Amino acid sequence: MNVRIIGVPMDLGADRRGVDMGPSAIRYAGLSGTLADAGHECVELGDVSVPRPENLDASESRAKYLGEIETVCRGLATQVEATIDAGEFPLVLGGDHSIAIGTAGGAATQGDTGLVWFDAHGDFNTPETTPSANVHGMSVAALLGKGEFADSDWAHAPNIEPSSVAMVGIRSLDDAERAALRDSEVTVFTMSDIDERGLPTVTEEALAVAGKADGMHISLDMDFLAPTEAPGVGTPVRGGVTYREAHAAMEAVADRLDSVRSMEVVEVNPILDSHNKTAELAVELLASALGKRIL
Ligand code: 5AB
Ligand code: MN
Ligand code: MN
Ligand code: MN
Repeated sequence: MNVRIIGVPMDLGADRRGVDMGPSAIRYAGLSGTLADAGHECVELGDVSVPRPENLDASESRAKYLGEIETVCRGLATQVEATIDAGEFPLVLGGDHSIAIGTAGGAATQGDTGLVWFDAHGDFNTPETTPSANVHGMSVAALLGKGEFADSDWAHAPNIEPSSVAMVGIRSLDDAERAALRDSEVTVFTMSDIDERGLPTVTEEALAVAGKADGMHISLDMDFLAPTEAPGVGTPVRGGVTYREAHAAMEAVADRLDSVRSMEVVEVNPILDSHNKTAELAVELLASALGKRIL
């Protein structure tokens, strides 16, 4: 496969500064070499430009830096679209999870699109329900045009139907977010589902949900994993998936790679990490998702 690597050093969607260094940390962890070993041609497109929060004012907002995030996501969506149009595979490195609005939006320019969201969180808040005003907790709601995003011409992706969205690994929801998810057609596989039915079954079902669409986008928030495995994330939640379960989930993605249009890994925060462990794990998981096998 021809893979184009796109970095998005975004931290405007999250409170914990440092996630803007994620793309560098993932590259230093050996991403392009690892993907080359797995048989892929990699082209490094460098980083999308992101404004510095020092120069901005987010006070009083219910969706902090939304205007700046829009600009970045529009640019990112254009690059993702151009990459797919060229017959290549966009691999996007975050940055906080607000960038998914751009990545998935770009993938959805190609038509009916499913979404698999590996995350501890539902990212289903809106400016009306958010407890933090951080846009990284709103990405799925934005893509589905919930609340204030209904009329948005950049965030709402009409080609993504809620019935083609599946979340895996969920264990932290805000009250209004939980109610909105229950009311929606989004399929949510919580950690309890994984405990009861096992990660392979749950991941297969999630991929089947998203696979009903013509193509899918895979979004991997590193807080999907237990913080013991991935300490370098801004909003860790105990009780996530293990190292082996995460690999198994990505290997299941690889089995469906023909229908995967794009992928991203987000929320790696080198300041909170321990010796780049989380970035190295991100590289391993991306390699598994793109088909690397032990034997
Ligand atoms: B992440 C929280 N629900 O909205 C909020 O890491 C956390 O992209 C959001 O999944 C976590 O602020 C966003 C409390
Ligand atoms: Mn997330
Ligand atoms: Mn998360
Ligand atoms: Mn919609």
